[in-house]
Amino acid sequence: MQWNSVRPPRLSRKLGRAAFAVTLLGASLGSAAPATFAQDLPDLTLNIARSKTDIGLGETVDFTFTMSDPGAVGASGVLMTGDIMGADSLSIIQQPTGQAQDCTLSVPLTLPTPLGRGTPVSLQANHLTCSDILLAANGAPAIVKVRATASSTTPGTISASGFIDPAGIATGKDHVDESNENNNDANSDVTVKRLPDLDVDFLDGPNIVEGGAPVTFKVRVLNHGGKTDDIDLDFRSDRDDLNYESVDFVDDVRHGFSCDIKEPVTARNFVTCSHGELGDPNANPANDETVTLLIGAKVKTRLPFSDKDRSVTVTVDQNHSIRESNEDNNTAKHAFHYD
Ligand SMILES: [Ca+2]
Ligand SMILES: [Ca+2]
Ligand SMILES: [Ca+2]
Ligand SMILES: [Ca+2]
Repeated sequence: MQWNSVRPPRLSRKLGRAAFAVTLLGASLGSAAPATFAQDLPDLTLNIARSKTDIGLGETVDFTFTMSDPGAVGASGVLMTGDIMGADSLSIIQQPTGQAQDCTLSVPLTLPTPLGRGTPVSLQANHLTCSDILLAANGAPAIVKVRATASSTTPGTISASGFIDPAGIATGKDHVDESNENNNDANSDVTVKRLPDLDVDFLDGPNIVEGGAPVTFKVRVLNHGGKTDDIDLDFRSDRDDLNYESVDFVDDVRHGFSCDIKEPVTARNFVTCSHGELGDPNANPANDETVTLLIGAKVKTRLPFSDKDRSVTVTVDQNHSIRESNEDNNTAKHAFHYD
């Protein structure tokens, strides 16, 4: 705790705005020592940090309200008020330590004006109040954390705002005179979006194969969630039984996918696709949320005594570069059997 060195340690509240401490560093009148002027006021500040910049429907984000005093002296009896709008539910997950009172969430007292017929009135406890906060000059901040849960159905924005030592409703004036009255408010927004959910399945493929025969696998990629791009796809044999030769798209509708047949020197070949784009079936009536690939291959001759039961696996977003509401439906397997 660092107090102003020219005055005895004390807390400042309702100090006169022109309160300056003047100290002569010399020992006696008439000495040539220079005078030091110290502005003997606190400086309350508020910062709001968010744990994420955007979240999916139904997910949570934490807002950290940090109250500090980087001023010359400490302050007591400080009020901080905040509002968190647009969340489905809120809870305080961390209270400031060493304070006389906990912060609270309450239903705001002010109602929308004019309050006419059909005016929606939220009774959600989205108003944050921290009363009687004690802050030492350049000391530990007072920190309160609020967890907000997004709507599970509606994309939008969750907005947090706050004011430390706000202007009083009755007086129209703040309570603590500060060296800087212009750094007392803060706000932070988080976007709530519908996350994509890529899914993949086999629409068709051979059940029985024989060496030398051509085969085609029909694979559909779907998006159940929000629009997304840069979709990757990987298609490969689980054993050494197919030589991939072609990749086509049903109705030549590619949705940005571009595919390659990779021919590694030391491993069997496989198909890889990238740059796919799929829309949101909930939002876009253009039905751009699916793409169907036709993957052609030639069956290799089965080695004597090797297993007759084989399979191929397709995986979408195999590099996990797209955050989805469901990451467990991105792979499908198709089994086939040598005659
Ligand atoms: Ca301030
Ligand atoms: Ca003030
Ligand atoms: Ca998925
Ligand atoms: Ca993913």
